[in-house]
Amino acid sequence: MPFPTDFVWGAATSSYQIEGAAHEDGKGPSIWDMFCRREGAILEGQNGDVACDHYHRYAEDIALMREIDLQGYRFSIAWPRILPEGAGTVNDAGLAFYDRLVDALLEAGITPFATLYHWDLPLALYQRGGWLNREIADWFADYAQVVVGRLGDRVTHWMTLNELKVFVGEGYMDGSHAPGHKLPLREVLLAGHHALLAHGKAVQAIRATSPQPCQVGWAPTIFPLMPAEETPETVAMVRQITHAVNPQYPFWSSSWLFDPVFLGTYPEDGLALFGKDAPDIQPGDMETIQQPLDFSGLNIYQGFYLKTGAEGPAPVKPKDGAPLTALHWNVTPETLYWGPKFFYERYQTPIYITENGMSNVDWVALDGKVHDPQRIDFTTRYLQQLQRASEDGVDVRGYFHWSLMDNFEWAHGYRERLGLIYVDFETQARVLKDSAYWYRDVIAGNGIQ
Ligand code: IFM
Repeated sequence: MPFPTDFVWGAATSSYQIEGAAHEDGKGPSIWDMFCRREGAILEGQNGDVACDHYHRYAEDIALMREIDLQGYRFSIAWPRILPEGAGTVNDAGLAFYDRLVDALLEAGITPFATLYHWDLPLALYQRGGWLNREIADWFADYAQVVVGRLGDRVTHWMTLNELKVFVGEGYMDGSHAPGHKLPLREVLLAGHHALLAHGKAVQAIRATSPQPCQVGWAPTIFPLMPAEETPETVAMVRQITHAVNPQYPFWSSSWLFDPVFLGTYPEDGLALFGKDAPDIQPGDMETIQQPLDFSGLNIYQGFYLKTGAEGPAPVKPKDGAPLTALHWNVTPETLYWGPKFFYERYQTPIYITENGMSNVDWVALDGKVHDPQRIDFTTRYLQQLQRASEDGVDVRGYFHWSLMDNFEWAHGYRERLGLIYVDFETQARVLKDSAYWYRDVIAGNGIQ
């Protein structure tokens, strides 16, 4: 049996990327509402004002989920819909939307997996310093308490932050995501530390507020390194580099963020490397950050091979013409083997693959269907590797395809299609792609047969 019988087959989305209704029912503005107005920030000046209009069409979307027998649905909650100013006054209409969504999911027999933060920070909090202000840890915990207080009688699977590395790295270091800053390393690391504190305090708030036993995790992304040849020496070398802080890409090194969460310390090599740029750690910080988690999400799309060269480890350059997605990301199925495996070896925490998928050049064919054989082939290859990890003893509990539906792909706007469901952004018509029907068979067979 490649996967356990209670393995969860799902798909994922996020609030800003699909909901639309950006200024409705009392929702406050987020940093993405602001960033999308910045000239040149987003392809063709697009934005998420309407997106997939899921806020109004969630029932239709859940009917489509049901058609492909989805078992779990990972969505995020828009913080500024709940607290328009980020803190203080609660917007009941915002909570009521998620009430309706959760009720409809449960009615359809689909387990909700809720993420509290998928990048749409309330603008008002950004104006108070955002992730650079240490107070954000308390703002986030208070928000978590409000959400769990309302939905915790029905939602039992919670994630705090989606892809800390990306929203801090791209938002505060390279400026390609909201809020669009290019700050020195010291401030980037500080924002990261505050995000880790926010995660820890939110975990405490979720557990303290939930009226029933619940499962709590987070959803980081990793770019796994893989051995070009599976010799013990190369595997050991790749393992060692995977868990080291890389001086070339310091903030992107997983151990810098994972060690605090799972082991309660920043890694020594990172502290030595960063020196005076390392964040000020106040007494109790590391205990707050290291909250026991029931699972870790892992968002995995692509990775890189390393070989043992004459002068030490060497990256393997992909061959010209090697498979690429429409976003020109490498197709590297073995990331779903080595990523979970190396993670599990070090942190011994159950895993859900909370995102995996590809952008593809999809359109509605003359027969009215959307034929996306590349996505089927891509996902087959990746799932075969995840099965291998599971068979090797890695505790993998679920897989969420990114994405349920085509949506607003951040700075790339609507050009990149990553969904199982095709969305016509002019008419808002939806079409289940071939891959969606194929996924239904995968779900029925609990894996690739
Ligand atoms: O669309 C994003 C998602 O919001 C976060 N993870 C990667 C996806 C594809 O780029």
